[in-house]
Amino acid sequence: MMFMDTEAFKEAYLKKLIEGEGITADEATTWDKFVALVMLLKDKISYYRAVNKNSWSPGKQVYYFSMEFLIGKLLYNYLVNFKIEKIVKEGLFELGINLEELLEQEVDPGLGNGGLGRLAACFLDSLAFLGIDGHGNGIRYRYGLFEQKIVAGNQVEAADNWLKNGYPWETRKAHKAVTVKFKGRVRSEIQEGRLVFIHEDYEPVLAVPYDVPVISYDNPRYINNLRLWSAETVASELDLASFNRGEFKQATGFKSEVEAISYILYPDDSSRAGRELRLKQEYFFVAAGLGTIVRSYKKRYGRRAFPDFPRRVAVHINDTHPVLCIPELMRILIDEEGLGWDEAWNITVNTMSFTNHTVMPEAMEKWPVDMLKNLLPRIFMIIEEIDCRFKEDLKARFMDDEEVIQNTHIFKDGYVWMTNLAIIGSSSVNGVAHLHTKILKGDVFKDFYRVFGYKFNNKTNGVNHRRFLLAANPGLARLITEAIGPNWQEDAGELKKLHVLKEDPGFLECLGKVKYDNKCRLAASLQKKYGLILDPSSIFDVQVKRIHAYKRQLLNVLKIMHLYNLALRDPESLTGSQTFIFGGKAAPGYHYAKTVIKLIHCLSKKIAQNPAISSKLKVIFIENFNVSQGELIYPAADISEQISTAGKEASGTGNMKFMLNGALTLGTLDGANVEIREAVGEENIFIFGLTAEEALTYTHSGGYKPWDEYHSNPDLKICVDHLKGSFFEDAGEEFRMLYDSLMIYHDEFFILKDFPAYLAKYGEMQELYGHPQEWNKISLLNIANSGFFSSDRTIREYADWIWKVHYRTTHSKT
Ligand code: DL6
Repeated sequence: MMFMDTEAFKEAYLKKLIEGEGITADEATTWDKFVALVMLLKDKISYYRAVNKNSWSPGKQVYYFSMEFLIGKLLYNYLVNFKIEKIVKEGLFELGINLEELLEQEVDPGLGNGGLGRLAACFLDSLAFLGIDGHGNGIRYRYGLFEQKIVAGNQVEAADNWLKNGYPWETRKAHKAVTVKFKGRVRSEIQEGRLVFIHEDYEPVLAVPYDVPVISYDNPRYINNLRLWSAETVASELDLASFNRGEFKQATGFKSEVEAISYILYPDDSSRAGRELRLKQEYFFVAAGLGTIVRSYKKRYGRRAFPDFPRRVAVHINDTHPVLCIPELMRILIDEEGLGWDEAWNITVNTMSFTNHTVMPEAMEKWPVDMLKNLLPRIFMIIEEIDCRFKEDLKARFMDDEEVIQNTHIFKDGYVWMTNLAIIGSSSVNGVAHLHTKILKGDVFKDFYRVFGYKFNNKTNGVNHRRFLLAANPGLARLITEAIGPNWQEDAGELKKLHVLKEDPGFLECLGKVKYDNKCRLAASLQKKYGLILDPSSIFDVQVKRIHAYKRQLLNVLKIMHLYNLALRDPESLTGSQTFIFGGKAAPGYHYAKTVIKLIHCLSKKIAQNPAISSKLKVIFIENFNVSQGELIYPAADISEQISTAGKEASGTGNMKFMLNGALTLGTLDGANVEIREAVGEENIFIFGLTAEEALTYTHSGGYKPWDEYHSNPDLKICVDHLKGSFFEDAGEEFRMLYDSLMIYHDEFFILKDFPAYLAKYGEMQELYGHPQEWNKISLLNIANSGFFSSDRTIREYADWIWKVHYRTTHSKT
């Protein structure tokens, strides 16, 4: 136990306030009190790190390279992980301090766009929990993902200045800074009979690491690290010289140019602006991270141990953003360590593994040849050689198959294709749900699958059930623990034990009560923050995720319009009270998505103007959806909307968070929904719409005819016409582009095609909601079968099959 009792905690805390922050409890602001608590935990973490350093010998090291880590707030989760939340809460209370107020002080770092970044954070938690020596490597963005504000129904982006008060969880490690080299030229010469490459006239950038601890649940022995790199100038003399000459602009301009590298997280997870800065970011954190890994490897094992590198180190490439790891490790091994190409290649391929997270063609990264060549001249040479050698191998094997040869080149049409580099240079390529992996093998990467079939595998995503259930939903966690004991917290598979309660009316009633309380908690929070009024006795139908055409928020909106139209015709048609909750950010340059946000607001307003209907039908949009908002929303949802066009969503992880919290899924057979259906049984999930095969068949045969749907379904026609008519009085032609996307541009995402089936399934759910015991039973079965979707299971699979690393299987603390 970290603190013997409340007294011990109070004593340590007050000491920390005075000695650490130089302030007494009376003088301290809420921020000071929050910082003191974080610092106290950090001291304890350092202590555990030091005393455990020699007590367990680390096995293979896993490094998870990702441009995004959406870690969420840490304080409460770490109190839970250390099992001290009760002592701390009581101790603070006795000191007249409210823990809740301190928790509110913490920022939620927006260092990611959505699913990919949050997955990376869940993986870090599970790595620590499983006792794997596994660390994150990313970028410390000065500004995180923009803060979304809604002004007159429009999304407005504000800078997320998350570091303005400092971030007490991080520790700057200036002495571990490394130099990263950009631009310049490469000269080769023979030295001692060996061809060597010398990089000259480059622009140096200093990469300074900031470390954030990642701690295991209920086992202080396992403490890992998330290392985030910040860009700074190397040559302060350069600034000084300019300053001394009075050239202040030039001096500060140089500094800003360098610092810009870690300035901002690109706010688009699908279509990347082909900007040099983005490429700089990618090389920056790759070079800094790998340089450090190789240096510490040499220190530990000596430079002659390179052949063993893949046995002791695994580097994971999270989507293509860190793919420069491949040529960079080659560069280090060849240019700095003097290894030959073949040996270096063997080590590199066996060290690297790669996850693909999308099938959207616009998200496949490619860089103009000239840009890459100019920015990273030596890396460019290495990529050229990788491509050249790969082509030769390929010709020998697929001589007659021009298609395979053409589709697998790294260099094509004046671009360097990063996915191709990732597949060629890794030992493992995985998708993130069964359906997604099937599509990768059979369609998106079908030519690569012919060449490297053995590399392809599936690792279905998972979420940290301790963050999203144990910590986020204390009412449900308590109920579960009372029913089946606490072991589910360490082994999510234990949730299966809840099955025996599926016919227990008392338990089901308690489950319903917990959901109701969570709805009240969400309603209170939204009222306090935004003045929104929600009716907790209404059904909460929730769609929170990035706004994107393929995620089909528009389909949901058409459904609500239809319900409204029905109610206008016959107010009695509204049987129960319904609350539709949306949340999510649109990429700033994505006009379609921003228009959908505006549409949701206009619909919300329109309905609110009709009191007879608005008492039963409500639409709300929650501003600035992020991890912390999610933690309040998932536990409060009745319906989880997972309605992407089948074949488009790689996996989804929100679907898992909702399921874990007992929401019922209304979804398509897309991504991990397919596996959720397998886990829970088809009678306990509400599936509708085209399958991925059907959608693909339509697409390959030139699409379908939305006009047929439109003309054959008068209810649908009215809703679609609302997008261009006078239904929204002040909107003018604002929603015309949505109408056009459906009717003129062939409804690429099959919204009209799936509309009738969607509406019918929603109707079934609404009807079922009127039977609380039946509803709660299905809710219970969802929770009971959600164990598979814990990221502990996912990480065990990565450890067994990709990284080949041991993990703890029992959870004893000795
Ligand atoms: O794998 C995590 C997450 C999936 O659950 C989502 O289905 C998928 O859309 C998301 N992909 C991205 C794409 N990023 N890139 N490139 O965020 O990954």
